[in-house]
Amino acid sequence: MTHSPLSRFIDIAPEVQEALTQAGPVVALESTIITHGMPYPQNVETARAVEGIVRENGAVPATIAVIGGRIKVGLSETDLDWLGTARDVMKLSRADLPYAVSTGRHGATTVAATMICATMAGVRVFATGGIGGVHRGVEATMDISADLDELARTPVTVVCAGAKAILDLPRTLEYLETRGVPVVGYRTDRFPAFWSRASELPAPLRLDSPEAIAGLVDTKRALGLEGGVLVANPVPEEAEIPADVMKVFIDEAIGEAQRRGVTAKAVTPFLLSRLFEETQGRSLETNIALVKNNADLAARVAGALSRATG
Ligand code: PSU
Ligand code: MN
Repeated sequence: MTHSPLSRFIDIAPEVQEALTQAGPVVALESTIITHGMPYPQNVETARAVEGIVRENGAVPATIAVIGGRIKVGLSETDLDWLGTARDVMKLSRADLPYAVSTGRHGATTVAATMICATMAGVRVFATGGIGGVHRGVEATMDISADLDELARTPVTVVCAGAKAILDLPRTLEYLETRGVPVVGYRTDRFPAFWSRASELPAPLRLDSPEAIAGLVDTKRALGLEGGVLVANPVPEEAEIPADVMKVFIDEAIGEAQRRGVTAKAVTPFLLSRLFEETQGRSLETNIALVKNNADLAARVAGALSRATG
C-alpha cells in the first residue's frame, strides 16, 4: 500500500498499517451509521464501543470515512468525535466517492463505499448493522442499493444482521443470488431481518463457525471468483424486536416517507429516524446491540482468515 499510487488519496492509521503489514486481523467499520444512521451521542458511543469489541477479539478496528477529501482508513479519537456532530458530511456510495475526494469534501461511507476503501487498503473483513437492499416499490422507483452490486464485485466479507424489513427482503435475496453473492446465515437457517432474528425467508447458505466462514472466503478467492461474501448474523435474542411488532411501525414509516415524497439517498436515514421515534428509542437499542454482535463475529472471522491464509 505504501508504494501504491492510491497512497496519494488514502491515510491508513499506523496501527492498521502495522497489522496489515503482518497480515494480521483487521476489521473495517463504516461511518454512515455514525452520521446518518444513529443520533448523537449514541452514534459516537457505539462507534467507540464497537472498536473496543473488535480489539477484545484480537483484531484492529479501521473505521473508514472521507475527511477533507482524504480517505481515512482508521479514524483518530478526534476524527470520530468530530464526525458524530459534523454538518455537511455527504453520504458516500460508489457514485459519490470520487467526487468527495476531488472536491475535498467530508463524507461518511456506506457499505458499498466502505468495501471499496477497505479493498484499496487491503482490509478483507467488515462489520456493519444492516446492508442496503432492494427497496419496496422498486417497480416504480428502481431503488436498489449500490451495496448489492458492490458485494458482487469487491472482495470483502461483510458481517451484518441481515437486511431491514423496510426493504423488499425476497427481492434483495433474489438480486444477491443473481449477482453471485454467497449469503451465509451464521448459526441460523433463516435470513435475519435486522431488528428481528428471523424473517420468513430461508438463509441461502449456513455456516456455524468463524473458521468455516474463513474457509468459504478463502476458497472463493482461490477459485478466482470475484466479489464478497455476506454473513447474516441474527441479533442477540435479548435485544430483538419481534417481526410482527416491527411490521406495524415499518408500514407507518414507509407511508410517511411516501406522503412526504422522500426519495433516493434520503430514504434509509428518514425511515431509521422515524422508527426511532415510533419505537421510543427501542429500535436504536436493538441497532446498537446487533452492531456490537457483528463486530464480535467479524473480528473472529478476520482472525480465522488471517490464520488460514497468513
Ligand atoms: N442499515 C442500517 N443502518 C445504516 C445503513 C444501513 O442499519 O445506517 C446505511 C449503510 O451505510 C448502508 C446504507 O450502506 O445505509 C444504504 O443506503 P442506501 O439504501 O441509500 O444505499
Ligand atoms: Mn437507494
